[in-house]
Amino acid sequence: MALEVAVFCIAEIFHKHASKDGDKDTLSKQEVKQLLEEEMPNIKVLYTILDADKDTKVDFIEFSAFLMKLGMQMNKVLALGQQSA
Ligand SMILES: [Ca+2]
Repeated sequence: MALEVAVFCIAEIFHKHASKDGDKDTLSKQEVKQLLEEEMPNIKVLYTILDADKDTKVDFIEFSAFLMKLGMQMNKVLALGQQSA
């Protein structure tokens, strides 16, 4: 998958879930729960980590920041795996 396609998929997934209630620009707590269950079933995430400004909504900037942090953690895991190989 090209990186540009992956980035587009991230935005598409965010908006698919954010559009489930009245506010299509943010994820409610319930929308976050559904997104994580459907799209990241193997990763346990606390809602408070996603809602960085604690306004009870997760906007695309907060979601993107979370994915960046997750990517950094996954990169560390990959690096450790390569060291031990
Ligand atoms: Ca927020």
